[in-house]
Order: sequence, then C-alpha cells, then structure tokens
Amino acid sequence: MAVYTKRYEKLREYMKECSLDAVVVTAAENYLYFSGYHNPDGYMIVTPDESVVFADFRYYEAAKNECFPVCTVKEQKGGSLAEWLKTSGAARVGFENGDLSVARFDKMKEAADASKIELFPVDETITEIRSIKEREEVDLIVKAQRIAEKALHELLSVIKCDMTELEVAAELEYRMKKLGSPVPSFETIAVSGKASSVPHGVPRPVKLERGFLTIDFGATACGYHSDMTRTFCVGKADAEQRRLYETVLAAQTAAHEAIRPGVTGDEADAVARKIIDSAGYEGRFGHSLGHGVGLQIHELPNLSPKIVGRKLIPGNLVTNEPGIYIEGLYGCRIEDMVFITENGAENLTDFPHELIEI
Ligand SMILES: [Mn+2]
Repeated sequence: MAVYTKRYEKLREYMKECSLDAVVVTAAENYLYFSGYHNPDGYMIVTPDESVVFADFRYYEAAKNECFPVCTVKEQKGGSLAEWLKTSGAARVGFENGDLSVARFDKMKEAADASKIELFPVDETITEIRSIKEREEVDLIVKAQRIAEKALHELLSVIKCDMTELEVAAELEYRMKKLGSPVPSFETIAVSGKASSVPHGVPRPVKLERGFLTIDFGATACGYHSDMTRTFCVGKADAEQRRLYETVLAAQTAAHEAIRPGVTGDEADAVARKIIDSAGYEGRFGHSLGHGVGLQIHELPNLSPKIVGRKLIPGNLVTNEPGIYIEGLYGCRIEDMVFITENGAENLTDFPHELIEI
C-alpha cells in the first residue's frame, strides 16, 4: 500500500459523510500531505476519484516530478480555481476555514457563488487525520531527531562560556544543515541566565550568563519536524538549581510512564503538574505538558489541562515537556518526543537527561 492510500481513504470517507463533491486544500502542510510536494503558494482539489494539484510556473516542473502518482498536476494561473469550480459540476465543496485569509475566502466565495456552489468549512478534519501518524512519517521525524541530537552533541564539544546565545543558536543550525536538515524546525531558542525564565525566549547577542541555559530546537526531514529541549548549566549548579532541575526531570519521567493509549491529554499533564506543584513550584509550570508534532511543529493532539477527556490513541506523536520558570531568576525545561503505540509509548528522543554543566 502506498504511503498516501490511507490518508485519501480517510478524507474521502469524511467527504461522503458530509456530502462533499470536493475539498479545496490550501494549507501548505496539507498540500504536502496529500501531494508529497511542498509548495507554499499552491492549492489542490480532492474529489471522490481525483486529486488535482495546482502549482504556478515557479513550482510546476518540480511538482510534476515529485507529486504522488495519484495526483494530476496542473499549471496554476489566475482564475484556475474559479474555472475548475465552474466546470466541475460540484454542488458542495469543502474548504479549510482554519487556513484561509478573509481576502482569499472572499475570492473563493465569489467564484463559488457564480457557479451556485455551497462552500462547507472542514475545520480541523485534515489536521485530525494527520494526528494519526503512519510508520513512514514517524521514521522521518526520527530521522530529523537524530540530526538534531548529533548537532547538539557537536555543539557540546565546541561550546565555550564566552559564546553569545546567538552564536550557540547559529552553531546548532549550521550543524543541522550540514547534517542534512534543509531548514530548522523553528527558530532555535537558546537562552541563558535570567532570560531562561521566558519559555519561548529569543537568543540575544550577549555572552552566556551563568546558570541555566535552555536550548529548544529541531531539525526537519521531508517537511517533518523534530522538537527537543535540554537545559544545561553554565558553571556549577547550586543546590536550588539542582533541586529545580531534578523536579522537572521527575515530572517528565512520571509523565512518560503515564503516556499510553487510553490516557487523556489532561491526565498526562496532571501527572507532571502534580509533581511540580507538590515540590513547591505551584504556578511556575505555565504552559501545557505537550503537543503533537508532524508536518507542523505544533499540531494535534495537545496534552493540556484545558483540553479535557481527549484520549491518546496509537499513532499519536506528542512532546513531553514540563518546565519550571521563576520570573526574574531562571527557568528549566526538558522535552522529548513520544510515539503512542498499540500497547504503550516509544520515546523517540535519544539524548541524556542528566544535568550537564558547561
Ligand atoms: Mn515543543
């Protein structure tokens, strides 16, 4: 079975349930998911028996070579979508309401109205389909993760206390690229000292401060992302820093043991949160335990106290990333990626968890 067979089956099943004659795919990650080709400016139309990929001149040749054999590639010109709608005979067409700008929607609506076509929002349907990974997808995420880990090992062999946070980030990104990742998964976070108390802090052109250094980063493989965080200590950790680090690690380990099919995201979050709260850090773990990772760096499902009752199922791939942040002082986070299997969970991250002093 081809890698794309199941995903098309799932989308077409949904189309049948909602009486849709077609779905217009506009989100770049969904275009990649259904075509095998990354084109940030294209769109595609999936019908019960056809998959038409539109690509403008800049992407057309590559799209013809790289798209799944199930796709028909057409050159995208102004008005291509309106033309397709006009001649399709479709009555009801799904669109990605979570992706379109108002301007793009207005244009689509105008074309649909002209052909008396009803537009139907598909909401998060495709994102939901993507939340169950096929083995080939997991393999790509692991490939990206191995690149990230190797880059981090290399960084640790060259890192010096007089480097700036930006240099640390640049070293990592340079090494990931040399190791085969075309782009980083997202802009690398490398924040030290007081700046580490901001979970998504931006690296500064200042020398590493003593204390915690949090590095959150990832590589990519064929559009799939990896995500990991390790917190190091510049200089020797004091007793409180060590206690805080060990608390985060205990929370992460306990959450990893809890993450398995049938457990809800909020339950997994609560396992980590309880350990952090009862160690005296209540209110200092200000984000959720984790999120899905795939063609997007943040996708479904979420392991969050706010999303109650959604059970993890085999095929989900999520991060496990508790943290403690003390405003004005420092912060610490440890993050691995976990794949939910039929009977448990597989930690996809292969990097030591113990506190490393630099
Ligand atoms: Mn993450």
